[in-house]
Amino acid sequence: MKKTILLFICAMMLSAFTLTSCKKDDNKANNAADNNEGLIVIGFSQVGAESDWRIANTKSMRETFSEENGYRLLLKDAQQKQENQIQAINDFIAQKVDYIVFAPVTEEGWDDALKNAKSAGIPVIIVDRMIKTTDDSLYTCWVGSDFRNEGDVAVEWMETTFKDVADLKIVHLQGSLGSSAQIGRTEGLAAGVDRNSGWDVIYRATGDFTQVKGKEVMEYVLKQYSHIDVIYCENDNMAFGAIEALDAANKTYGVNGEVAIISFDATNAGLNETLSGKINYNVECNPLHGPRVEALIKQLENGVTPEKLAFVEEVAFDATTITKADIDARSY
Ligand code: GYE
Repeated sequence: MKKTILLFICAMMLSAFTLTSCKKDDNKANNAADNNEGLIVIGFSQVGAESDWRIANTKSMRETFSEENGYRLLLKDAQQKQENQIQAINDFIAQKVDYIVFAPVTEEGWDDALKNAKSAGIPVIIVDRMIKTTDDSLYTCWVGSDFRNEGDVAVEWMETTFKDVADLKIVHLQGSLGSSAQIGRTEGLAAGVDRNSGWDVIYRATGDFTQVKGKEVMEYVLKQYSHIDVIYCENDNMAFGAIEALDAANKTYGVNGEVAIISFDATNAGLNETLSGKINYNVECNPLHGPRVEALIKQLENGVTPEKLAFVEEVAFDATTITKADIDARSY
């Protein structure tokens, strides 16, 4: 008899515990949906804060998806780690956000997380870099840059500028390996090397799109090689790091120097270095994706199917022709 009562009490306690814990989970899951006060809830998984470009991009997203504009933005910084992004996507699904927006750190490995979003019926908008998948139905649409074209534009400048140089020694500072920005810009250079028999990539390494690593790689390179014609830096921050290393080694660079510097992004700081002649050529990569993503969301809200892929128009800046007005006309 005593045993039965004890068992009964245990069963009651267990069910009470299960009920409260379920309730908690439900509350958590419904959080984003419940407290939105009519706002559209966006879960945005950002790559990190590795560069000036990224910071301008985050600012654009925050400014666009503000409460005044009718949104609640849940922003998660993945610190350049894919596992953090996968976790963020799954968390957004559990929170029942209205849209998932994400800037993929690498191209491969997203299918499982995106399948979860698809089963939950949450549209996924990819921004900036792209993914590789065999199932295009796993995302609604993408907006970003044509990174291969950016590489081609830089290479065309090299072909014109160095047409009389028989043996061109190139140092190649790559972005985060496996990211679309790295892949496209690297492919552009690789095609240039194939076309120009005198071009020689004497050293190639990743600087992970950061100033610190760009500097580290360049310090090493300058100890190993005395003759360098061009440094092909896949973003501005790595170029800033390379410049620090060149300064420390008393090596001249830029328009009037021994080593030419090519960079990508054309951020405010990058263009100032271009105007001052330190960076010879800077290919734009536009980070102002907030309004572009919002336009896609507005289409979806109105039942319109957006274009699957949207490429941003971009230009490039030559140190010999850029003006202060070019820089002032831009907000990043
Ligand atoms: O060029 C770099 C950033 O994906 C376009 O990522 C982006 C790149 C950008 O860290 O600075």
